[in-house]
Amino acid sequence: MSENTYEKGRLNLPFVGFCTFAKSRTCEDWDNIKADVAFMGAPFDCGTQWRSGARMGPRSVREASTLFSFGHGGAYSYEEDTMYLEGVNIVDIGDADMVHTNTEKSHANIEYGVRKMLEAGALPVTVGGDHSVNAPCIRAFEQYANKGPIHIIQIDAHLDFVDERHGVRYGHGNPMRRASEQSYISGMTQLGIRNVSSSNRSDHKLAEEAGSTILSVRDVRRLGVEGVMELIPKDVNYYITIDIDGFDPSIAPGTGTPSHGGFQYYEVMEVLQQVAHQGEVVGIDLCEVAPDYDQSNTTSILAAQVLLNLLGYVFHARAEKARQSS
Ligand SMILES: [Mn+2]
Repeated sequence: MSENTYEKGRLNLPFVGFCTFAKSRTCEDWDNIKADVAFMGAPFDCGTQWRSGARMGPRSVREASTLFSFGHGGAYSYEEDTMYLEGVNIVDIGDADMVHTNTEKSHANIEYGVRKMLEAGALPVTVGGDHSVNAPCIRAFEQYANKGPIHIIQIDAHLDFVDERHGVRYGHGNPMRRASEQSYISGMTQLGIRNVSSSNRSDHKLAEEAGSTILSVRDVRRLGVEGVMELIPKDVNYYITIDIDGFDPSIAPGTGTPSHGGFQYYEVMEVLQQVAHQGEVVGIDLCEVAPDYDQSNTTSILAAQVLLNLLGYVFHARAEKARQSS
């Protein structure tokens, strides 16, 4: 008889069963979220200025994430001889309710969901949707402004720092500008910014004046991980916002506004791993996965892989810090 306890019960392969984020349990009662990590979809894409379709992102990322659910109580990295996500309790709370044609209401519903995740003490992970959903995510942190300022780490091809055009203040080109207006946002590191973009010269200047460090993909390559980390403030709270178009279209074609010359996988992950260790990650969003343009699902798989590895880094770093301080 096998001694492997994992061979008892169901095999439960990734394509079997309920399709939640990483096949985690669901929680429909948002007043009773008991978890280390809460995952919420924000399927809003009315903020796009070109191709829509990111409203289907949360479903697609959930499905892709099942591929990484076939673990053995965690994820072992041979390269680092580290067991990630062991004992980390993840819950999928479903999606914020969307009201078609109504940005204000849809965003308010996203903000409500993030507030509920924060009230429960869970790390909120919100998957868009277009990048406009970052604005209500950041607003939800207002209640925690007394816990110290938050530094935003943005992975994106675009600066997203437009103030207002034709009265639009909450499209997917505005979120970093809106974040910069919050008193509890102390600054940003904006990584991957390149090419013909949504923001003009004056937006870049205003971002720098608001405390941003803006680095292109080639800047990041020139500096290397250590050089980039020297430009990011230490021992602060971080909110990580990932626009999937920060990655190169060759590995992330499934997005509304792909931009060539983007990041490869480890260029981003090595920075995020260091970020997790040099401060406290208090929230995450990942946006702009549009599965209709994603013929092999590789973009959704990338998104799921980025999120699960990032969560592994965050909770491993928290455990290390707890061990060192005890
Ligand atoms: Mn963006």
